[in-house]
Amino acid sequence: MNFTDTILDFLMENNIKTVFSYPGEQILPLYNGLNESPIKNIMVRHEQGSSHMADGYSRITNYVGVCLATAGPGATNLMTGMATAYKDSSSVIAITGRCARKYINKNYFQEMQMDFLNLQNGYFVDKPDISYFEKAFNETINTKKPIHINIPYDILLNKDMSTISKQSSNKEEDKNNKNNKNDGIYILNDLNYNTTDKPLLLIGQGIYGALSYNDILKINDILKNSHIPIATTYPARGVIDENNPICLGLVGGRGTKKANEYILNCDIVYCIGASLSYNTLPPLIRDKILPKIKNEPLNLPQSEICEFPSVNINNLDDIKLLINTLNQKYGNIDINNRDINNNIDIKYNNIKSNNKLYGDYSLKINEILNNLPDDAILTTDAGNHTVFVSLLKTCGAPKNIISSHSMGTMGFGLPASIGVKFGCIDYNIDKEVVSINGDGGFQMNIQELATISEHNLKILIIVMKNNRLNIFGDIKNPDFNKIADGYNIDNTYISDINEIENNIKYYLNNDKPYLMVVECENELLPKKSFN
Ligand SMILES: Cc1ncc(C[n+]2csc(CCOP(=O)(O)OP(=O)(O)O)c2C)c(N)n1
Ligand SMILES: [Mg+2]
Repeated sequence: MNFTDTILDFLMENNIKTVFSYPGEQILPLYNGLNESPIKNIMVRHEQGSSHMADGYSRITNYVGVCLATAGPGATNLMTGMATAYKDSSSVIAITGRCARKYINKNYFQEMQMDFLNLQNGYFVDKPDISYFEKAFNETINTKKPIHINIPYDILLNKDMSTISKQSSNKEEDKNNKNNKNDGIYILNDLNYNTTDKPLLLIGQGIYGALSYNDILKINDILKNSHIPIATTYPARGVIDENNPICLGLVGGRGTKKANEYILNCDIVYCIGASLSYNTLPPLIRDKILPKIKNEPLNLPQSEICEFPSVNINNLDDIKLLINTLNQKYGNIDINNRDINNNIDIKYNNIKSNNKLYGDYSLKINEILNNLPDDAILTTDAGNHTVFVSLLKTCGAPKNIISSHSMGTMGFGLPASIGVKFGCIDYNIDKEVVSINGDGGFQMNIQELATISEHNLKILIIVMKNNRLNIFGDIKNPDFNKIADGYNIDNTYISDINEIENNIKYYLNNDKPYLMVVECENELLPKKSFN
């Protein structure tokens, strides 16, 4: 038994079923140990892929995603994924190796400082003490931010476990468990409200709190009884079915007309678990909205920069209590008198309100969405397709769209879909996983097609081929179909919109990955709200 075994035991005790990793000298004992353990050790083809996979895994399961890499170049390759997880508040643990302690700061092979991965926090494991892992796990769960753990080679192999005091680590656990299970939500009875007020409930992904995916699906049943109209941030889309008239849809620059009009005209905004980023409150309306925001129901800090979405929700009863209390305060007012303009179609609003016909690109995206199951989990990358998917999709379920919202990372979508797929497998989430990409971003982590192929992951991989990096210029593309052939992934090339339906049916009826290259014309995006 050495420290590597202790780490493996810890991961298993903490229900880690899958790790996304790439080997190297300084992390090899742990990497090899993983391969011999019951944990699935998924070898990626580039460490960036592993960090996006861990992120995708965390987003769908609402639990911790773990990635692992060696020192130096392995660690630097994790950086974009860690930053993406940080910006979107995703629970990721990155474990990296390091040379033996006696070589640190001695210009040893691959040796360099590794603090750059400590975006939220990081631990340098200077003794074989598992409490570093306990702290890191509690922190990533409580803050929903990625945490880095850096372990020197000699510590991994350390057989002297005398420094680990089980008693002290138990105490730590108790303490952290208490922190985890906080008091839940509470409502201030002296809320300064007026029954003539026009309230809005603005919901962000913090509402997912510590809930399992299955419980997250049930939030809709509670929210649909709300007497107060609901708008959401992008990561919370689908937490209430967007087909429900009480849901005004997404707020912000790419938000719906309905939600944006309402947030401007309402008197008070009850904010649940939204970080109030500039995506949600763009500069032009920010100062008009901020004074209306009330965080009291969840006792959130009210500040200009609210970095941490609330994770105060421990179970569905917490959300029920919140809705019931707000309903009691506002319940006797007919929601229809609250000026919700039901004639505004929340779908397509930007495009339609411009009276603009769809172009080839968005028509094809629309056709794809219309042929997929409504509850499919879509991952998108960064580019025009991201916006078209967002504008054209009506989210009926939470996590319908998983995207790099705050970082806008090209190269996120394909590996994220792999993490999502493994999350679905591990947690019995029976949903189709679809990765929609631009032809630029797709190439940034194209090597992960090998990971998909190796594990025969049923993912529909779509590449929107417009030979264009949106406003930034043209791109010459390789033959994506030949590349898919090389990875032994079944594939097709689609130029006619009418071929989309049958190809999606073919994918749905099979049990293997399928790559569709969809030729499309470049199309300018509709104007943003509040430009
Ligand atoms: C890693 C990274 N590099 C650069 C950018 C800037 N950028 C944003 S979108 C985009 C073009 C995306 O083109 P493509 O992937 O083909 O998608 P499309 O717009 O055609 O849908 C670029 C270069 C970025 N967001 N991320
Ligand atoms: Mg493109």
